[in-house]
Amino acid sequence: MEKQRTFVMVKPDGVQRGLIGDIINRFEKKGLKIVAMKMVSVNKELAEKHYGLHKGKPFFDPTVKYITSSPVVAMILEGYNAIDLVRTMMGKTNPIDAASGSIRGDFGQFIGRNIVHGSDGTDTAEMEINLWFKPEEISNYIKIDEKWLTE
Ligand code: IDP
Ligand code: MG
Repeated sequence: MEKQRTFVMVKPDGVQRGLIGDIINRFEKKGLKIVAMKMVSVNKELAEKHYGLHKGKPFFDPTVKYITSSPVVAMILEGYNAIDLVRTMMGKTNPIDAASGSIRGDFGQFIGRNIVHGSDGTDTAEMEINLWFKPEEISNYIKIDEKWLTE
């Protein structure tokens, strides 16, 4: 398996509830490398592009409103199977179904306030990384633990 990059965001409820550090800490401990990170006050245009695949669904407008209601922390994480690793660490979309030990399972109560976002596949990861970050905002560097994370 090649290394992957995935787009991850601490949503407004995660920021407001003081969970930025806890969430980033989990990803760091997992061995995922942070290659880009910034706080963003999301405008409607960016929100609608980000959730474009959900346009027409009943939760589209409320989700755009949610994500633009307060700043988010956006990041790109890198690692082996990073996309699926992050999805597993986040837990199912609805915190009711999210396993205990996952971010949504441990910190969330309600599907419309589910704390984190992570890309769900290679195509969406590429789209979201390009949507949220300019190439010069991404740091390509070697981290000292990398050789200990793989055979
Ligand atoms: P995901 O974030 O786990 O990939 P998606 O199905 O892609 O889940 O939905 C995107 C986001 O839209 C969810 O994380 C959540 O914030 C919101 N959302 C999805 N379904 C519902 C719903 O039924 N009610 C309210 N919000 C929803
Ligand atoms: Mg999704």
